[in-house]
Amino acid sequence: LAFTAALVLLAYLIGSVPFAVVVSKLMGLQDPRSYGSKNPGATNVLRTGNKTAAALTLLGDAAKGWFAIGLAEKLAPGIAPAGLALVALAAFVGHLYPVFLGFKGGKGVATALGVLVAIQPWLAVATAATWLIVAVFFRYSSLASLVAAFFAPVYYVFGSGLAWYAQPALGVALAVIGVLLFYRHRANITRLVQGTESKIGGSKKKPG
Ligand code: NKO
Repeated sequence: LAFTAALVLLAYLIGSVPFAVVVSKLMGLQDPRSYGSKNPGATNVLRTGNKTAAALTLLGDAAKGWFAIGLAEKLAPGIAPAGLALVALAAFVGHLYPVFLGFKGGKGVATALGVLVAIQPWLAVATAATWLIVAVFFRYSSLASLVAAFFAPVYYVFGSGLAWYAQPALGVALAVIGVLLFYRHRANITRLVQGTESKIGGSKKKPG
């Protein structure tokens, strides 16, 4: 149990690494907390116009969820699914409330994607495809994230007919992640309702 607690703490620390801020600093861009939505995330980094920086942010933040779970499985072979669910939640919460940024972090979309990749790659593919379809049609990153967050747990439950659905604890973790994702997007939801949300590729003023 103490070992599982240590793995959960480790996952939280991994999740706390803010790739939007790190990548921006390394590439000489403005701190993403100073422009656009002020969110340290791939979408906001893209508002600089630097697609490479945005892609690296997405990759890094997703890798955190994937790596935290993979590391737990490696260090504790046969770890209980409930333990793995806690590790997944810890990495996600680390991104939202990072110890390295005074607990003011991102919205968790990319990190949740990394968690999905580790849990079941096809679940990640289906959820990412959902995100992409909404993003292509509506051009709102936040709306795409909200729809994807809603469908990820649904897909997981639907997959119960398939061999890979084994663990209710992981399903609960995905639902909790989905709820937290909505909570972190509440300002975006307000803007979507008011029609003031910024569209992907829609900004004319690009911060550098
Ligand atoms: O700046 O507030 P903003 O407009 O930036 O940003 C809103 C946005 C914040 O998220 C990001 C990360 C963008 C990642 C894009 C690819 C994600 C594809 C898969 C989505 C997976 C959702 C997982 C749900 C698990 C329950 O929203």
